[in-house]
Amino acid sequence: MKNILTILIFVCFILGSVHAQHFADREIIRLDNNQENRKELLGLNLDLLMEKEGNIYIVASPNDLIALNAKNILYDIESHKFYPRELGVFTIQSGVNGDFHSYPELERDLMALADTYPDLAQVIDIGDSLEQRNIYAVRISDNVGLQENEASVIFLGCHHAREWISVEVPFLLGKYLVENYSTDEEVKRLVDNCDIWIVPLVNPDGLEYSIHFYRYWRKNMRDNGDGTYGVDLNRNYGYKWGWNNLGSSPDSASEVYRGPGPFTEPEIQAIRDLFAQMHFQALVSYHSYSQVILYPWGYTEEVSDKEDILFQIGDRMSRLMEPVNGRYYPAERAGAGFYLTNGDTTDWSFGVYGIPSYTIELPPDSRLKGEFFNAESDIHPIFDENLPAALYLVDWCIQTHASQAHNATLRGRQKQPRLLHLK
Ligand code: 0X9
Ligand code: ZN
Repeated sequence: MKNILTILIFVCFILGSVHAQHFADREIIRLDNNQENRKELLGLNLDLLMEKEGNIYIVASPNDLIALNAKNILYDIESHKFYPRELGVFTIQSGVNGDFHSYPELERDLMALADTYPDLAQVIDIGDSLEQRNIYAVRISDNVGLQENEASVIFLGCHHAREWISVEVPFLLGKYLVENYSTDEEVKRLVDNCDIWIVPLVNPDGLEYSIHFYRYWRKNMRDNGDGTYGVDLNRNYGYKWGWNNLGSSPDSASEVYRGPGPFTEPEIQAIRDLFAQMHFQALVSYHSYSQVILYPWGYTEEVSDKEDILFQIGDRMSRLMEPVNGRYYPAERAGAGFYLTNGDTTDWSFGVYGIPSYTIELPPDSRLKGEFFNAESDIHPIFDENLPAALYLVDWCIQTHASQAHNATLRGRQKQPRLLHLK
């Protein structure tokens, strides 16, 4: 028995170090934030960390470094400055990743929520990840087991493994709604009139890898078959996938690898298939970091034909958030910023379903230290400031649904309720 245990430990150790060798080869590099560098970087599809004080920081793979060297772009390797403990903002008190959720901890807490509030919350397994973890949605509504003709909205978290705070905000939103339903009339009104879907962890395999092996892991855990791992789940959606090769990479080693085709990843298929069964009216996908509210398009610098309403809703959310803790999240068109992205969630939900869709990049902003490492003590303040924006969006869906239902009645053709056949 003891021998078997020793062998098992040895095998785990070997597997662990092989994995670590694959992924711990990334370096954080610093470049001057000048016109020339920005132009050169555009075509390279790199994993940009932040712009700060005249510098650009990038998580670079060995291939990225080769590409930079080939272009004679000068950079400094500064990985040593970035490890969390040196930043002084990151403390882990308990559990494998402290107050942040691991996959099993989230599973436990979601089940507990549904057990405690069976009339309001249902946990639904909407698909499996590559490593066979469940992708959970928690559905919150009055008569939650019934499919009613009511408004509907979706909140997503953690497409990117290292963005731990992006699990917490949607999870706490679900918790807040059910816990305050019976005492807060406004919460009751929202929950009574809207079918609220929350998928706090789109990338469970990546999150576990980030917790146990390599904190900076971003992608899912796809074995690309060529010695590289991972597809960037926020480049794998099917709208303008790979567009112009600007904003995602065909290189499997890249941090923004878009996969071999659109919707190749089971995690993203689960979201696509859920959308096919529901009529969501708005979407928020939480990410981190940089403290900004982004809306489509991301694949192009062009303005969409719904720019006004997208900005209005985004700006309203921003104004509701700022007074809570004084943190300002500007509402911006994604493609107008520093870099383009294609195959992301919000371009797809907006491009295919025409619904207001937002990437909320949670704090810190790029002026503060900390990047993906939010202090545990900041989880609740970050949730608190995001709450009024989320509630506003739920209300927007309710108002929009009511006016659409009213118009449909006027036209004399009301929609039949649909049946759900989820896994
Ligand atoms: O690059 C992404 O997928 C998102 N940023 S993150 O740092 N969380 O990885 C941003 C997606 C939004 N689109 C654009 N900025 N164009
Ligand atoms: Zn992200």
